[in-house]
Amino acid sequence: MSQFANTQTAPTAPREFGFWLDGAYQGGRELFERSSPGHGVPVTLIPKCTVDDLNAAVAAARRTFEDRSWAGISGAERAGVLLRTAQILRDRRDEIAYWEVLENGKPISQARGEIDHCIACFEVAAGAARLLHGDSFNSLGDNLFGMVLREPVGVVGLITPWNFPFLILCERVPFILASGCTMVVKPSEVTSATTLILGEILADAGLPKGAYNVVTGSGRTIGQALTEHPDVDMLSFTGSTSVGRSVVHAAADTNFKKLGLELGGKNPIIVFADADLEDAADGAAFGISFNTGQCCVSSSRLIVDRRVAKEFEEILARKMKKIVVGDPLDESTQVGAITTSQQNETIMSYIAKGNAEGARLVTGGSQMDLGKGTYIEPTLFSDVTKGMSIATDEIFGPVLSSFHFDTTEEAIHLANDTVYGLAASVWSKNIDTALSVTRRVRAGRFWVNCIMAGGPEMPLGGFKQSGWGREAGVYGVEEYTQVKSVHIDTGKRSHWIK
Ligand code: TXE
Repeated sequence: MSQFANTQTAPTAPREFGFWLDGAYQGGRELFERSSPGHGVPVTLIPKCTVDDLNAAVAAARRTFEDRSWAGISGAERAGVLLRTAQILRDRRDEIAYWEVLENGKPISQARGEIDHCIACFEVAAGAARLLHGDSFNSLGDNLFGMVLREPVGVVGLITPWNFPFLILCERVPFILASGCTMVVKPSEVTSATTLILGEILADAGLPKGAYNVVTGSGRTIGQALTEHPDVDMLSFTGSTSVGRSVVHAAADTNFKKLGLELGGKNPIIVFADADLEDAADGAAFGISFNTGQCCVSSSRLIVDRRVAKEFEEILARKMKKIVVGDPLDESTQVGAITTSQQNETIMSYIAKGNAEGARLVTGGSQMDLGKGTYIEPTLFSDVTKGMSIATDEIFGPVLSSFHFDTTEEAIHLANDTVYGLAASVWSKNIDTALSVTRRVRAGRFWVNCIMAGGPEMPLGGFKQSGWGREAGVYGVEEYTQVKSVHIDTGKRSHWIK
């Protein structure tokens, strides 16, 4: 059993990391300290990389891409590396979960579950690496044969956020590698540890040096420089809509790099009167409280049939009060700490706005004092109306806003009344209702009588201002390729010059 399996306390001294360049840790940089949001003690020391470090990482990724040691090997060989990575992740699961909890504040049981999902990502990507293929056209006449090749885009920049540091990383890295690309990753400054540890694991699994590099530091300097880098062919960004917009500008102002963007959400959960209300309430409580609501697919807008609204909100409030919020290293904890003090302030300011703008607080609404760390009660507001801040803005916390509807048309209209389109959930026992709502609500991920279900076979991504492109599954591998049309003349040329 791993030494981390039964660890129940934060470390007595922070662990120092280097950044990951060309297959090894590099030290010697100024360090910044990260404290555990659940315990308030320093847990990691992370390098402040410079733009020169970033340039070295891009150069390493470029060299490895061009020398064909990764792009030029067979899909089967790439799959071998991805499957060995999955095995090492299995062996180091408890250790990775431990560092994830310390930097992010999520519950240990949830973190372990996420690592299991990450293992599955590597396994699915291994299969996709072997099956990736192009197309052919036998319809161009006897003298012309057409082939469509899929080629890796090249060097990918990957910028990730702090809410699911390892999960979001693993929903991208194996699929990027499966396509034959190499990469430079810039994790969030507050949650860099597990992204660095993945470097060790990939190296042990046999990934060529330079295929995976990690530069750590601030988004405004290193992140911005990565988005502007002229030798990066594609950039995958997951984070706020405002930084997403600056990423688009940076790409336009430099080399028109291809972009993948996963941005914010204000996701509806629509509950009809004929739903199993106990199931739907459990789903709604989970959908807003999972990962303390710091989740791009959190179901943050409850849209409930007026005929059952009062009853449903009562069931939901009862369930929300029973959620176990506490020390993320405690096995029984269901909801942990808010990841940063800045995010804590943002959430509390939205709760204050909800009260001030006239919404009715049904449950929660307070900061919790557990003696250490930053915790907020799962919160439900009812009587929320269009125009209130809690109706429109992504709060990124455990704050659910409830709206009531009278007709299916109104439910669909409310669900679509947002600039976002990341995810949605509908609860009804009537197949006609569930399917017609699913087809008309504009969102990249949909759950019918369930919430946040799925596996890495399924594509992820958003409609509208929630982003561009898709990650994971075969779709995720294809995203990191570009197609080349090849035309082959199989006969005698019909001459132009007579
Ligand atoms: O995100 P940022 P923040 C939303 C959520 C949250 C808000 C702010 O609403 O409250 O964003 O979170 C890097 N060029 N989401 O401030 O700043 C940064 O270092 C390039 C939703 O943490 O967007 C980090 O690695 N990169 C989201 C990453 O971008 C830059 C998840 C995300 O940070 C940069 C997280 C720049 N100029 C927040 N500035 C989701 N969709 O899940 C920062 N970064």
